[in-house]
Amino acid sequence: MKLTFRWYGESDPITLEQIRQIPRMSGIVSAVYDVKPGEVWSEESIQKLKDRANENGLEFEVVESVPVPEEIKYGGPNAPKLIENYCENIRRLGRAGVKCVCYNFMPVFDWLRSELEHIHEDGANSLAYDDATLLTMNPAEGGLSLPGWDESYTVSELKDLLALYENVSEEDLWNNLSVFLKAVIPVAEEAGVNMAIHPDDPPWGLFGLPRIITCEKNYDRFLKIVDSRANGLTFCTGSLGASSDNDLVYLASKYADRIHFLHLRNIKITSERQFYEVGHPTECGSLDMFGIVNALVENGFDGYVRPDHGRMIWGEKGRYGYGLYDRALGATYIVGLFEGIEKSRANNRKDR
Ligand code: DNO
Repeated sequence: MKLTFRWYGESDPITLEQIRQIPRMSGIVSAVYDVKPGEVWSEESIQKLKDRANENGLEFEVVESVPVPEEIKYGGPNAPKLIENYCENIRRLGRAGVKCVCYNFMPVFDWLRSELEHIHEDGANSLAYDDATLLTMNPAEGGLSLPGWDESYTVSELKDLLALYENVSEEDLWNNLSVFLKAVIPVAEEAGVNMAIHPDDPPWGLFGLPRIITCEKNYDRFLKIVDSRANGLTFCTGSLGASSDNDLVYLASKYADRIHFLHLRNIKITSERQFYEVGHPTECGSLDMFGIVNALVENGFDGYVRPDHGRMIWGEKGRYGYGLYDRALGATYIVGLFEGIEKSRANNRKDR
C-alpha cells in the first residue's frame, strides 16, 4: 500500500513540510481548487501541485476529487459537453502521472453531518451525525445549517438545484451514472488512471434525493456497468460503515481487486442512523479496522490509503475532520496495522 494524506492546497493550514514528517508518508491527495466543477483544469495548475509535492519529497498520484457537475448527475442538456470536459481532465491528470481519481455521484450534497464539535469524554471533539436532526431541516427553505458539505450555494441557488432533481428517480440516477461511466472509463484506461467512486456518506437517501453508492447490491450493479479495473472504488470505512447492514470485512474481501483507494476511519454508532467520529483504532469505535485491513491484504489489495477524518485534539482548531494531529496518529496506526498483518502473513508462509 501507499500511504497518502489529503492536502487542500496552499490555503490548507497544514503544510507539506508537516505532512512529509509523518512516518512512511508517500504522497498527497489533492485537487485543483481554482476552477468550478465542470471546467477543464489547466495543465499549469496540475503541474504546480505536482511540483509542490515533489519539492517536499512527496508524490502526487491521487486526486480527490474531480467533482462531477450536477448537470451530469441530473442529466441536463449540457451533460455531454460536461462529460467531455471531465474526460479531458482525466487525460491531463494521466499525463501528469496521476494514477487514481476519487469522485462521487451524490446529488447536491456531499458528506453530511449534523454536528461539528461533538464533545467526547476525554475532551476531544469530532463530527457527528443524527438522522432525527436532519429530518427537521428543509434545505429548500434555508433550514439547513450543516457543516459537511460545500456551502457554496445561496438559498435560492439550492432551491433551484433541488427543483432540477425533483423528477430524478433512483433509476434515472443509475442511467446518468451509466452514461458517465461508459464515456469516462475508456478514457481513464487509456490514460492509465483508475477511477475510484466514493460511497455516499451517509449511505442512504436524504431530503428526497436518491443515493445509490450505498451497499453490496448496488456495488455489484455499479461494477458491472463497465467491467474494467479502471472502474473501481474508494472504500471509505466511515461512510459505508454508518449502515450496520454493511459488513465491511466481507465487502473488503469481496471487492479488494477493484478497490484503488482506501479511506480509513472509525465511527461509534450510538443508535440507528446516529454516530460520531472517533480515533482510528478498532477499539475506539464500532468498526473492525483490523478485520477490514486483514481482509484487504489477504485479497491482494495494493492501492492508496489515507487516514480519513480525525478528531480535533490537543487544542487544534482547523478544517473539521481534516486537522493534522489525529490524522497523523491515524496514519501511524494504519502503518502499524499493515506492517503487522503483512509480516505475520509472510512469517506464516515461511513456517509452512
Ligand atoms: C469527506 C470526503 C468526501 C470525498 C468526496 C469524493 O471527507 O471523503 O468529501 O472527498 O465525496 O468525491
